[in-house]
Amino acid sequence: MDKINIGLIGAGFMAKAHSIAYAGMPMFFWPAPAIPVKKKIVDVNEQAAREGALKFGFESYSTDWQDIINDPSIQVVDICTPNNVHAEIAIAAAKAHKHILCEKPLAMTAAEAKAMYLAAKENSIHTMVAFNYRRTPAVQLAKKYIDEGAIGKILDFRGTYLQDWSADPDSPLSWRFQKDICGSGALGDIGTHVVDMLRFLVGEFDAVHARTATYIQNRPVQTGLADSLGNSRGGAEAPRRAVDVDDQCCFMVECKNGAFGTIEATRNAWGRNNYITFEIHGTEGSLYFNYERRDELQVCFSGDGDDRRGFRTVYTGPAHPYGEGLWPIPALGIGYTETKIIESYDFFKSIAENTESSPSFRDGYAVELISEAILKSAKTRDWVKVGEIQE
Ligand code: SOE
Repeated sequence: MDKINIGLIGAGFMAKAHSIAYAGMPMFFWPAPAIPVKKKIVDVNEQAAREGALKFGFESYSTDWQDIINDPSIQVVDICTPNNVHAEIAIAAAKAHKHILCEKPLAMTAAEAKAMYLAAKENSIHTMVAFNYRRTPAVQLAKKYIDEGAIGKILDFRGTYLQDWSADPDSPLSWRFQKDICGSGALGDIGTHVVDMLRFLVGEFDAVHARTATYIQNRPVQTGLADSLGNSRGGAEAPRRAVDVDDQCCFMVECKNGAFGTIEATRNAWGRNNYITFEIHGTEGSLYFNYERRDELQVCFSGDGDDRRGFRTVYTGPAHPYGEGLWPIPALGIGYTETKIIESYDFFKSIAENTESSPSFRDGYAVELISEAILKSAKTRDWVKVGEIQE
């Protein structure tokens, strides 16, 4: 079993999730495809880098991401930075022939995503975009049922990603509200997760009709580097700056296979926390998922007797996708960490076995083309066709 050395860039919330995943992956999935070794962590803030090495268990740290690119012992680059530096780091890593795991959204624009995809392709590396929610066992079970034809031909669907951490006008202006750092707001940050999930389950998006809005026009500037995700308040006296991205986006989707659906995303929906849901209706049944009850998949099949018709709950466990590695009894509890552990397992497996990773940079690029069409449609108030991947 090979050891694979990792260099991780960005020492915040995502670095924590990915580091736990590297440690936990062989504990769940044994024999592991490879043993991840936490070699070096980088953050522009020296204290964050130093403390990150200690608490996340990296052998060394640096404040310069080039130290990871230039280190020949590092085989995997893990990008957990704000979105504006994903492309520069990923293209340098690809040219250095390192495999890449990159946080979502892949890029600021479709053009950037295309450059990242092509750099990865030219250098024959494995890539993965961290759309971790599709790895929830209940979502994988939905995919299995769809592929088996259990709900027949998909007719329509609806998806949501609703949170409330930025609903308070005094929650701080972090990089997630500044276009030059994040590219887009709720759309890129959370909408792309549900786009990835529904593209995975239903099929390729063909055209979109969207509406976006920015309800809170300015926010108190965040103090300190770490993104507090609304957990601190700037206070009335803190200087305020304009928000130049969407707070909310809502769009209709036409898929290439004829399925039709709606998706909405906002971080301002009081009372909603990580409310990622989908409901999919087919000619032979329906599926419903809510991440806040992520052990469960609700199913209704047309073959159920008339006197039994209705949604029933399947609790995921050993009989379901990834069940052989996870917990031995259904409903012991799948968490955010487990989705990241499965992500790490699939990524290292694709490297070890030299197979296609998914979702790869190609998928991340496809999602950016969808985001581009959504933002265009929100301006023109018309249907916009999603651009084609350029190989
Ligand atoms: C903030 O909305 C956020 O941290 C997202 O950036 C993550 O992708 C999501 O999984 C949790 O919420």
